[in-house]
Amino acid sequence: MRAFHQSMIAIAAIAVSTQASATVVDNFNDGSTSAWTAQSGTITEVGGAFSGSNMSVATLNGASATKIGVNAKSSGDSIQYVALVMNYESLTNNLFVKMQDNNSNGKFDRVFMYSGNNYSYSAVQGYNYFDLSFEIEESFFELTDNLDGTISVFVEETGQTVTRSLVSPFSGTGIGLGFYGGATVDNFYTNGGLALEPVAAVPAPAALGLFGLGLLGLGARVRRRPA
Ligand SMILES: [Ca+2]
Ligand SMILES: [Ca+2]
Repeated sequence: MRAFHQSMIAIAAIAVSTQASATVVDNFNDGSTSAWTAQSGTITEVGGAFSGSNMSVATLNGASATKIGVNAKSSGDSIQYVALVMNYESLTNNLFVKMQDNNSNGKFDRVFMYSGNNYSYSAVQGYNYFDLSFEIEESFFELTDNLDGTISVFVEETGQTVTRSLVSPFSGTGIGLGFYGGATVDNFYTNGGLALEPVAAVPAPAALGLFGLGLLGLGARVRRRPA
């Protein structure tokens, strides 16, 4: 019985460490952009969402992470994108992955993997873009640095996960967002655990709390759960 208990604890610990990999750190609901720094262009927080002027880039003050994501939404039918910015050192030195409405019909259709501020095409080996399997007006959009020389992009609405190798590693650690056109984002997620404007009910922090309080309690909790 003791051995069984110990094995359940180990399984529970693994499950928590993967499930709690991303939490909302900014829901853009307080009308202020003070947690962010506009590195290029201007940024706005309106109606509970975040956006910026064309070619704008904003970084989250004092934050770093190896996984970031947002709920990205298109608006209007001119060319537009939302970019996830990671390993930010400067406007010319960062990983810049954008989901774009490339044919100006009001729906995202392609993801590009660049560096800089929508600048260099040579951040990843081989193709620097992939087409979405179908066009979408909005989706959770996520970028992960796998810390092995590869990055992964996840688009929830189309169910696509694409992994590519970086040409060279980036030196910076900053994280941020980029904008063009009318696209907006909401609920910025990271695995960095820095909560600025947390939403009321997010399951991941509770799981993290249990993890921190002790694995014995967690193991017991898992075992009592009905099948
Ligand atoms: Ca919001
Ligand atoms: Ca489109």
